[in-house]
Amino acid sequence: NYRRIRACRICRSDNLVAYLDLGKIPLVNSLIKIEDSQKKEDKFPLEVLYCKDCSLSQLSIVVNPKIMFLDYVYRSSISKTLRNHFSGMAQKISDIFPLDKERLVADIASNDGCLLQQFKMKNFSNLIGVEPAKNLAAIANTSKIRTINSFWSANAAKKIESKYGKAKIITATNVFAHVDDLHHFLEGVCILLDEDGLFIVEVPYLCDLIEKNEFDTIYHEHLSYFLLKPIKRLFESFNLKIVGVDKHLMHGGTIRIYASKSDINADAHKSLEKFLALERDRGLYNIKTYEGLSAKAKKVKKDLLKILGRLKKDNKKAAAYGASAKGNVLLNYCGIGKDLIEFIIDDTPEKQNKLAPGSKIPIKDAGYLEKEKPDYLVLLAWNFAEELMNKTKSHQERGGKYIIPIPEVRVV
Ligand code: JHZ
Repeated sequence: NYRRIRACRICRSDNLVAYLDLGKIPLVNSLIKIEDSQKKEDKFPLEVLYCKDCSLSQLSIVVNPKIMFLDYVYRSSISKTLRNHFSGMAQKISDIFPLDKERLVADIASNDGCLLQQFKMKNFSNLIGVEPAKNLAAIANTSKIRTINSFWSANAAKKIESKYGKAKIITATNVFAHVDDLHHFLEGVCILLDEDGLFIVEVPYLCDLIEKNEFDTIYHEHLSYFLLKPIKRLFESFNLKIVGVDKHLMHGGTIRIYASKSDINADAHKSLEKFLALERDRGLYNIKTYEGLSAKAKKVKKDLLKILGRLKKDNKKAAAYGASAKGNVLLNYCGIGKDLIEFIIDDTPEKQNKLAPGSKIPIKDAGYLEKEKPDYLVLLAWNFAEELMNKTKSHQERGGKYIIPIPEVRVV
């Protein structure tokens, strides 16, 4: 079900060195049905390599994507913060292209149609999503967001082009890191993208991962951890010009890259140069910079186990909010089970009444929180700490506290 990589997926170099080993863990979105709780789970090595030639960080293995993405429990629409972020993105594109609202907008890995809904609300009328998960494509189609159920590929791009014509806008948010063959992915983008079109990619930024100790965002779905330097190199090999880059707080730090077949904005080089200079200054083109991550991860593990152990001794009840992918990395890496965290609340219907992979902690809806009234809530989706705290006011009113595990364990 998986293969080891032999060469960098961007520059093809074999000059790869390992800098982090998080052990063997199960697939973080493979939630367990209650009736399968005794079944043995597959676990896969989780190790990160650094390419000494182009600076791309990448996992040492690639798990078969069909196992991970044909049926998917993550729903983009669940978080208000993410919906607002996508609304801002659609607004920005609307400001750039106010007169092109009838031209095709294609969203790659469109999930439940969350981003395209925002384009629709800004009066873009010609939308198409491409989504490999059958369950999510069905949800999007039901809510009238036209969605093809397929992985993105050159073939998918050709089919869309022949039926609907070239795209003015192609978006790919939180999917680029999930793709093994990025060259093939971009081949498809170049087939569908019009000469005056814009290709917009959002990826979690490795600079933030390193600086804010976001090691729990490393898991088998995320094959690559991006800096702009390797992305620039990749895009250039397809004659895609980076015409803008901006930074967002989403998912612990995200960069949005705007690329085009034509050089439409001379000023844009400034934003690219600024990011490249920052990467250089922070030492991100040097393997030494990455070597401290392992010790920081171990410290989180030690501190979290200490706090949870103490709470248990004191007969305090600890639960968690957000059965996120990253939360499941953290629980598995720390070896936390339901003896330390009794349950996890998540608002995603697809996740509720299942068990978290590895830890086998039960996942419940928000009503359960009111019933069980835990003393502490570990925010496993720390990236949405504010939103989660806002919706758990009754927990605060009861004197309940929060544990935020990243970048370092804090009780608030
Ligand atoms: P969240 C996902 O990772 C998956 P995850 C994916 N692989 C990816 O690339 C990254 O995002 C970037 C729940 N929640 O978004 C929903 C509530 O229940 O941090 C989610 O299960 N109520 C595509 O899974 C989880 O928390 C709420 O009000 O680590 C958040 O997961 C909110 C705000 C969240 O990403």
